[in-house]
Amino acid sequence: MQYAPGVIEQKWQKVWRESEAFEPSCDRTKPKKYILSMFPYPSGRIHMGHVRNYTIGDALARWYRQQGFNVLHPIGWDSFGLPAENAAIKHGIHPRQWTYDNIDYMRKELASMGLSFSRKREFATSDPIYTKWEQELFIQMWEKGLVYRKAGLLNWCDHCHTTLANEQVIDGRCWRCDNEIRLREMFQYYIRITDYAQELLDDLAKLEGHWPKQVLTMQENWIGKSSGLKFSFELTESSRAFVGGDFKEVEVFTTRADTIYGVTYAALAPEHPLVRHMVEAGLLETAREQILAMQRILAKDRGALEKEGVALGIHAIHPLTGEEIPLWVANFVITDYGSGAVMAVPAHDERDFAFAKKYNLPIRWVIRPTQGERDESKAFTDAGIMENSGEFDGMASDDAKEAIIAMFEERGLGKRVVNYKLRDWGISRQRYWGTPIPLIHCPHCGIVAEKRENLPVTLPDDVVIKGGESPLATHEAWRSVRCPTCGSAAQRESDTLDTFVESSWYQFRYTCEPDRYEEHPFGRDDVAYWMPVDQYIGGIEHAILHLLYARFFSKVLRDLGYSHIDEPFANLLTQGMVLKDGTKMSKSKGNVVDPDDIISRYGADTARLFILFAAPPAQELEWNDSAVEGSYRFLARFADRSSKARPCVSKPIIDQARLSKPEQEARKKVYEALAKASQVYEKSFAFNTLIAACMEALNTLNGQDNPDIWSEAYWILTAILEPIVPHICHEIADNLFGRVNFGPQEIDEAALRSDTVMLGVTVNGKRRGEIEVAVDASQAEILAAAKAEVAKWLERGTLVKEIVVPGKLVNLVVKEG
Ligand code: ANZ
Ligand code: ZN
Repeated sequence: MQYAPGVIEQKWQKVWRESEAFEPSCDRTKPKKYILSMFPYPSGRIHMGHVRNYTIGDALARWYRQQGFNVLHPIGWDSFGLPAENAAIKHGIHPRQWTYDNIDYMRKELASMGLSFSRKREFATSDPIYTKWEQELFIQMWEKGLVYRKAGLLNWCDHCHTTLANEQVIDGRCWRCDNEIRLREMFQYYIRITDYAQELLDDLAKLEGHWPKQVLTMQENWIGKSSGLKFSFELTESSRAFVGGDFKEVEVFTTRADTIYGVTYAALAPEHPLVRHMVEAGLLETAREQILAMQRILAKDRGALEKEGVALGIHAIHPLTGEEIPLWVANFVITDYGSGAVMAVPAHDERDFAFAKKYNLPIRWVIRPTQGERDESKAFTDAGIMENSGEFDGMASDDAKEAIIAMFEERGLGKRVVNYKLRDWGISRQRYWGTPIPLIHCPHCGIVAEKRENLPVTLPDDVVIKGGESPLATHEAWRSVRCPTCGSAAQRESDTLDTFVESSWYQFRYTCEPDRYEEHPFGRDDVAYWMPVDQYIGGIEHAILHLLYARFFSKVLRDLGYSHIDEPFANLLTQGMVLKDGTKMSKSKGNVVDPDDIISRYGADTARLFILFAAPPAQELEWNDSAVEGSYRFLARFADRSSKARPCVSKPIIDQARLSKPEQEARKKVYEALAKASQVYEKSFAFNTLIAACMEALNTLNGQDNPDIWSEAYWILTAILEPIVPHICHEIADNLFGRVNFGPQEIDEAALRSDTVMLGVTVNGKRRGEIEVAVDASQAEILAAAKAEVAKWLERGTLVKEIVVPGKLVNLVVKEG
C-alpha cells in the first residue's frame, strides 16, 4: 500500500462525519468515560499547544471507545473575552463576527486532525442559549446571597479600560497590553468563593493521586489557610488626640502568639484606614508621596520588595506589658489580609528583622533554640524555648502559643481566628464582549434581578467599540428598562461577567442532551450519568484560577440542587509546553510551527504520532523537524509492509509451539506492545513507550514471511495504534480485514511466554557476566553455564559457595589464594 495521507485522511474524516461516529450513545446502562481537553479560546488559528492537548484527549477517547465504553468527548469555544474587542478596535470588525469567523476556521483545523469530537454537543459560550443559562445560574446565586456588590480598590488598566484580577497583573502591568496598572475605587460584583474556602481545601485530599501534586500544592497555597490570634493595640492617650477621628485602636493578626513579648513596633498597610485618614488630614505631610507610592505596589509583589516604611509618629500600648510601641506604615503589609496590620517581632520574623535593622528599631529575643547558640545576625524563626516572656519563660514555644491565645481569650483581649488568603472572586468587567450581568438598577427598589422570562439579556449589536468606556454603559437605548419589581424607569447593569465564569460550568453543559438545550442548563440525570469528567487535560497555567473556579462552581451547583457532584474532574493531566529551540513557541520570537503546514505536508497522523512520540505528555516537548520526518517514515513503512499480511475476516489462530524461533520472537514483540497498551492508555500515558514498542514489533517482523504472523500483527497493531494514528489504521484495517470498529484485543499468553531467561552471574558479589538458560533448566545446568561464563574469575582461587537466585542471578563465592 502506497502511503498517501492526504487521500486517506480526507476519506476517513468524511466517513466519520457522515456516520456520526463520535456521538455518545443515549444508552445509559453502558459504562461511560468522559474525556475532556480544555476548550480553546477562538483566537484565530490552532497552535501546537492545541494539537498536543487535543491529540492526548483524542487518543484516550478512541481507546475507551474500543474498550466498549460510552464516551463523551466534546469540544466547544470559550468565546467571550478581550481579544475580540481588541480586534474590533484594530480592524473595525464586530467582535461577534470576528469570534464566529475564527470558530469556523478553527473547527476545520481541528477536523483536519481527525479528532473524534461529538459534533452535536459543540457550543460557544457566547451563544445566546449559553448566556441564558449562565444568567439563570447567576440570578440563583444572587438570590442566595452568593453574589454581592461592594466598593473596593481595583486594579485598573487605562489602556484596556477594565478592571483586572490580581492574577492578570504581572509586575504591576496588564497581562494583555503591558500597560501600567493603577488602583481605582469602584463598585464591583463578587462571588463568595471564600464561603467555600474550607471545603475547597479539604476536598483536595480527594484528588490526591489523581491530580498532579504540584497543582494540589498550588491550590492549597492559594487558599492559604492559617490560624492564629486576633487582638488590638490601644492607641495612647496623646496619639488618639493627635490622630482625631474615631481611631482608638489597631487590630492585628498573628500566627505567632508565642512571640508577643518580642513586639517592638506595629506595622500598618499603606491603605490602612488609619493611615489613609492621617494622609487625608494632612498629618503626614512629608511622607504623603512615599505612602501613595507604596499603595501602588500590588499585594502579591510586596513580599519581594526591599523593606521600606514611614514612622507615623504615634504610639500604641502593648496589651501584656503596658509598654508604648511606635506605629509604622510598612510596604510589606497588605491591606486585605488579616487585619491589614501586624505586630512586629524583629527577633523572630525575617521581614520585621530587616525592617528593624534598616530603621534602627529594637530587637527583643523571646525564644531561644532548644539546642546550641542563637545566631543574632538574623531572625530566629524556629520553635524553641520561651524567654523574656514573663510567666511563660521556660515553656516550649509551641505550647506557649496555645497558652497565650487561651489567655487572650480568657481576659477578653483577643480571639483565636482562622484566616484564608483566598479572596472573594471579583466577577464584573467593564467590557462589551461578555455575558451581561442580568441585574437592573431601580431608583426605588435598588438592584433587582431581571425576570426569568426576559432571559437571555443579550448584547446589543449596534455598538461603537473605540476602546473607551464600556460600550454598554453608553448605550442608552439598551440600558433603559422598566424595573421588574415596580415598573419604574430603571437602568440595566452595564458590566459583563469575567469569562472565567463561562469556563467554570461548561463541563456540566456538555452533559446536556442537545435536544434539550432550551429546556435546562443540563439535567440532574445527565450529570448523574456523565459527571465527573474522568480525564481532564490542559495546561498547567490553569492550575489555580480556572481549576479552582470550576471546583467552586461544582459545589455551588450542588448546593443549588443541580447535581450531587463535589469535584468536577476526577483525574487531571497537565500537559507540558511545546518548545522550539528551547523556548515556548510565540509569534514575537518567530519560532512558531504552524500545525496547518505540518498537516498539509505530512498528514495529521504524522503530526499526532510525532506529538505523542516526542515526549511523555506531562513533560515539555521540543519541536524537532527530523523527528517529524521520522514519524512520517514509520507510517509509510507501516502502510507498505501491510502487503505482507493476508486479508482475513478474523484474527488468525496461531500455534506458538509450531513457530520458528524468529517467528516466536516477532509474535512476542507484538503481544508485548499489546500488553503495554492498556497500561499506557489507562494509567501512565507514556504513549512514547507504546509507540516505541510498536516500532520494535514492526522491525522484528521484518524478515518474516509467514503471512499469518503478519496478519495477526496487523490485526493487533492497527487496533492499538488507532487511538494515536486513526486514519492510517482505519485504512489498513479496512483493506485487510474489512474492519471499521476495533474492539478490545485479547492477549495470547503463550506468545508472551519466553522459554529462556537471562540470569546475571556475580563472583564475590561483583557482576561478571550473564547467561541465557531454559526456564525449566535444572540447578546443575544453570551452575554449569554460569561457571563456564565466568571461568577466568574462578581460576583465581577456590570456589567455596554457589547460590542460585531463581529468575535473577547466580552468585559464586571464591576464596583467593
Ligand atoms: C507576628 C509574627 C512574629 C508573625 C513572628 C510571624 C512571625 P501567614 O502564615 O501567611 O498567615 N501578617 C499578618 N497580617 C499581615 C498582612 N496583612 N500583611 C503582611 N503580613 C501580615 O502569615 C501570618 C503572619 O504574617 C502573621 O504572624 C503576621 O506576622 C503577618 F515571629 O505576627 B506574624
Ligand atoms: Zn423598582
